[in-house]
Amino acid sequence: MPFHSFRSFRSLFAATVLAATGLSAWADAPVRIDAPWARATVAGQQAGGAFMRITAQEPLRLVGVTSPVSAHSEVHEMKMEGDVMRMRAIEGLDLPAGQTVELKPGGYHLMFMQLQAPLQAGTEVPVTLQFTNAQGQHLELPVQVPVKPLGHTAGSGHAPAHPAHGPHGAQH
Ligand SMILES: [Cu+2]
Repeated sequence: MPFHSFRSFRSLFAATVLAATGLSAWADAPVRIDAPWARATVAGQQAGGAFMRITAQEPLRLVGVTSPVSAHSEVHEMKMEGDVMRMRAIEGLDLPAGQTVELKPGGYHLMFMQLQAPLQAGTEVPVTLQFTNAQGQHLELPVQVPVKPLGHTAGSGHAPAHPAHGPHGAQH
């Protein structure tokens, strides 16, 4: 194995270990997650949304999300197109250094597609966020996301009442 390959593997490993302690060691961690929450879903609902504030210490890009609660998860953007609120999957979300990016209802969010079971208030969803840094290295950060009741809006004061949804017709 060429030396540089070994080195980048070691970097990846170090970054992963660092990320795992992110919440308690902000001085050393490349990214901090605040106030994560997911919205409870009802039986038969195919998809669910999760929200949080992300503050990267160095320029990072959120490129993916995985969770055992769904077969497939995506990073979504929601915005007005004309007078209709729509959402779509995005390839990545840039996180400038030191700047808090908020994932919230009506904006960017994580989307669990094809839920295995309803998300129940009072439980937690294990989520792994996937980032890349400026050097193209991958970084994974596990986050426990508490599930809040349907009416919860994380103090944002509002949520779109009945936005038009994408093909999977989820309620955010
Ligand atoms: Cu969505």
